[in-house]
Amino acid sequence: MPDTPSKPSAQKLAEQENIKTASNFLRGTILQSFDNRVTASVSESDNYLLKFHGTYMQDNRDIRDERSRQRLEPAFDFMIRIRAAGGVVTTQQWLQLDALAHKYANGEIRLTTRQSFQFHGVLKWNLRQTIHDINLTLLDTLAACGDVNRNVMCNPNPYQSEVHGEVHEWSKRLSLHLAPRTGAYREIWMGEQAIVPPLQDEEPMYGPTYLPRKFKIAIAVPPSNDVDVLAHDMGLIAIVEGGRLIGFNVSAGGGFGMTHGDPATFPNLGWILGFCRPEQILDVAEKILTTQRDFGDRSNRKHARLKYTILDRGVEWFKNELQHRLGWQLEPERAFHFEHHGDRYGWVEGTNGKWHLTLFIENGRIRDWEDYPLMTGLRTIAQSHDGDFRLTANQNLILGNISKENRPRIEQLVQSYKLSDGQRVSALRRNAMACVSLPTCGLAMAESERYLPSLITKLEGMLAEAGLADDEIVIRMTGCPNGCARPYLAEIGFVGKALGKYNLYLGADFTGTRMNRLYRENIGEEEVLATLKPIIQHYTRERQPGEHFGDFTVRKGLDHNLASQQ
Ligand code: SRM
Ligand code: SF4
Repeated sequence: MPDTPSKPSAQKLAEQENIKTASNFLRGTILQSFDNRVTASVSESDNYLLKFHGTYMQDNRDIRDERSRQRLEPAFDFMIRIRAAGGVVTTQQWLQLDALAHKYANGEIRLTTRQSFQFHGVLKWNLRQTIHDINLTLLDTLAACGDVNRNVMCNPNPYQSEVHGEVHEWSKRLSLHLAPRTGAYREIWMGEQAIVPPLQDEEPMYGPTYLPRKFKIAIAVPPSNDVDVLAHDMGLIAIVEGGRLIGFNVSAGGGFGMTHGDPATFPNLGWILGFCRPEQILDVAEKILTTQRDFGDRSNRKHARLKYTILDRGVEWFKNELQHRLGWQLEPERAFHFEHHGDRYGWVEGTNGKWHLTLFIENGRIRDWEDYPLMTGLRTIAQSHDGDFRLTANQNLILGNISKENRPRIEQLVQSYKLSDGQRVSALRRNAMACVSLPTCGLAMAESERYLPSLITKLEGMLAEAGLADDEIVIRMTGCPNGCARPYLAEIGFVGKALGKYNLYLGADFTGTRMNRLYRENIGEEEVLATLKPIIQHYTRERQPGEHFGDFTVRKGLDHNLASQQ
């Protein structure tokens, strides 16, 4: 974080603001764009509006040059993101999503770092039908992207205790409370026309121009910080006393997007503002969101997240503004303690006597691999599973609420499809995350999801040689600095700079409460391995009992290394 906060830029509104204003509550000319059969694309402004409806236009970057050589337009298609607060779906919904992925998308499902599902490769001609059918499953895509509150994340193991169940209910209520109200969504995707033509809609919380930028909320239940709660615009940390949820510490101003070479942009962890009772959180969330609506920078999208709004004016200003809007004051923050931020794998019995199994899904990609029919395995499980499916915030999957009677059957299916409960893979791999990146992400500068597994294989060898094969080290990679796999909270973080080149970050802690720092810039695989090898060996020799890798690199001053070389 820079010492002096960056100043808002010129006051001319960003183009996106004009698009929102003219859109008639997110309608724009989306329907006309769909009717245009000459191109598989939509106009730029409609593409921007479509984000609020949970879909983005992309093109397959692997074949972009070839298409251009052939003088063809890029291979346009759409990514669809499905919103499910806290990431919980029924077995029926799982089966329906699986069927839709095969019918309209590329036959794969991608679990995201925010407990959502993504489809890739949906053609414009099929987009309406796909989102329509998603709605028929009683899930939706509204506000999965766009300048609104996104999917509300929540510790995904609600039945581990009564508290988790309660917290999950709050995530659903928050999600509903902060959802956009526009009728455009049902008109476009469900073909529903209002009785009177909708010249104006009610958008009581957002107003016609919504927020200056995306807004994200996550709820953590200590000792697990699996949602990386401080990385979000608003974070809620459950405070439990005597087994009862008594309230939440509230944080604000987390966010990770930055641009290489632009020091006015940076990742930031939220500030803890105080404590509130459970029944107060809808009010608190609404007032934080509307403060950002009114004060966020609408002229510069690189400076528009809540973190900059707060930094420009100060945390005290923000607290006062919030208090003024609430008409009451948050109580002082309560003590809490996080122990880890990755997922805990394997079987766990819930307080309701049901069983939960957390499975390792490498980078959240669900498909049938040549020697690993993961998607078929999960489909078969869904057909005989009497519980639910829950997505974790680390791209993994929980088979939740399995009855005692059904557990042997599920266990047998897990075995026969060789699904991993995290034990078949190294400790490094089960603590890894990579963002989607190439070939679908239009912002990618380097490979991520397709590359990290092979880099991990090389690092596994190195760790085994050093006697660290079972050490839990959090490693994350993104294909650009936007931070979609939250790399700034990894003990070893890679951020793409160019094809084959990464910035290497070291020094985050194991609980997701301290960010790492830049250690080496713009290095390729050879240099990555050559850089990490001596550090890993050093760690084996000089670590203190129980000391995590990230803490070790900080104790040895390695997180300052790049700065001291310059
Ligand atoms: Fe992200 C944009 C994928 C979580 C920060 N993110 C994108 C887009 C939509 C690219 C685009 O704008 O054209 C990516 C689509 C890739 C594709 O082909 O599917 C994309 N983001 C993802 C997912 C799928 C990564 C994953 O591997 O799972 C995650 C979907 C989450 C969800 O279900 O809602 C995802 N993105 C995140 C996170 C992590 C989080 O929220 O916990 C972050 C960092 C936290 C934050 O928001 O600050 C994140 N994504 C961004 C940003 C930077 C925002 C900023 O403030 O600068 C962008 C770019 C933008 O918004 O302009 C972005
Ligand atoms: Fe794309 Fe960058 Fe996000 Fe990766 S971090 S999915 S490359 S925007």
